[in-house]
Amino acid sequence: MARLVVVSNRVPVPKARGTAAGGLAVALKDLLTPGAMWFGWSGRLTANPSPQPAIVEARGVTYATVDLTPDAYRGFYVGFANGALWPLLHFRLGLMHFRREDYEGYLSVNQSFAASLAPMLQGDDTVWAHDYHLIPFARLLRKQGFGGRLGFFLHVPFVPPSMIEAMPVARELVADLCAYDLVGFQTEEHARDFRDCAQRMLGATVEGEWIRLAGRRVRAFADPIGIDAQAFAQDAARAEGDKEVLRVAESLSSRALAIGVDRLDYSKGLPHRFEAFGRLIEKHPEHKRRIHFLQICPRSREEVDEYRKLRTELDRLAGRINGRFSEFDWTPLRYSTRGAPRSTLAGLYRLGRIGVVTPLRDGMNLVAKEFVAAQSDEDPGVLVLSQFAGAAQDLTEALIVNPFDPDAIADAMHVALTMPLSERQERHAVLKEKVLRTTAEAYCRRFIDALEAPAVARAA
Ligand code: GDG
Repeated sequence: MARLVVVSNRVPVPKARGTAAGGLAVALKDLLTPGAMWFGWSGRLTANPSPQPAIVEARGVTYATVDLTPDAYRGFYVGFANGALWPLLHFRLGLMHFRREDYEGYLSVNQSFAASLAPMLQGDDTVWAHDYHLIPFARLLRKQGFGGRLGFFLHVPFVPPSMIEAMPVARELVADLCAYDLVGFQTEEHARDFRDCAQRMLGATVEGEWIRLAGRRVRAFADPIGIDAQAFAQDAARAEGDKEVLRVAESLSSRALAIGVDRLDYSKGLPHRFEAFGRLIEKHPEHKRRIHFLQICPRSREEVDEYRKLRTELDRLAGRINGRFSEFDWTPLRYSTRGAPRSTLAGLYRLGRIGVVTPLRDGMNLVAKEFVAAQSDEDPGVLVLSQFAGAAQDLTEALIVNPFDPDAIADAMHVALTMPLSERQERHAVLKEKVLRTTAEAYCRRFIDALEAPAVARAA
């Protein structure tokens, strides 16, 4: 079997003790067997970074990382990846700030990644690149002479041709994605949108999942990501004894807990959600004093203006809701921009009577799956889920809502709070079976099998 080389913007290098944490590390853990390599940015900014990667070996896996200059970081990461691509791919053209020099910075970081990685590669390695930071990476690595298989997975949504055309370098981006041998998406809709873009913008021919362009074939397919639901369910059950979880349980004084967990990001629909919680109390006053909403949203990407603005807006909205609805001994909304340890999070989900997952647009949304996995089978909570999260394609037994409609979210929360136990159990049993089946391991296996399939031979 070929050696696997994973490439991603950030590399979660394991600390001296323990294993790597973080979303992608958890998802890829079964693939990273001895001999594998993970390459990318160290997370460090230095004035004169060495092109030679720093190497850490842990459990037989090689972690190879390079530093970035502050300028490269600003153009590549803050400017183009998160200031232009992220909003575009989340259907927020109004928030897309395109600057040609940022795009140049994006290309040049991809170029230096390719130049640093190439000398470490063997001809028959299989390279799997992750996410929107690395769209041009395959083309640039090919230029360095790499001849092995190259796959790419996009964790965020893709957009239809009519929308991507607003991006001044859209053609280049679509063509660069076609330089991979296999491109994976979270849903069939995203894969289809990409194939449509290749057809309309590049004149490619599409046959089923295959794109034919300039004498080669690229497969664009859906490979929905999952979680290790079994392990997460066990963590959640164990976390019932966690000190912080116990303190939260006690502080509820038998009130219901509604919980939201999201990076502080404008794609997650947080202002609409806060608004919805206010509407719930207003429209259904019987829930007054009977519910607490806990929103955990660790701060992220604070170098990008839009994220700072969102934080200010949420501070204001949270203050307004609590100012308006609080009683002297009841504060309806608890809002924290601090993260929680993963095990505490699992325990808090388990306490939740409602999981509120209402992104305006999301590739998949793992919180939805984690919430389901964490529930007890005897007395499960109810998932309220946005129709625009990739997860809604499969988790159809959740209460599916339009996240742009605070009244609809409020009504779904009311339905969740008044749902008979038998219905909660029925919905939960199906959802749990689904998250147990669509695991992270199955996602990885599907991708690697597809990448190593004979049909994906280069330049076919
Ligand atoms: C991208 C795509 C896609 C959150 N707060 C804390 C914490 N988290 C963890 C959650 C979950 C992860 O972070 C977030 O994953 P999501 O899928 O919800 O969202 P993104 O970060 O936007 O991820 C998304 C995903 O990639 C995977 O392909 O599903 O659509 O946007 O695991 O639990 N973890 C800890 N403390 C926190 O406070 N420990």
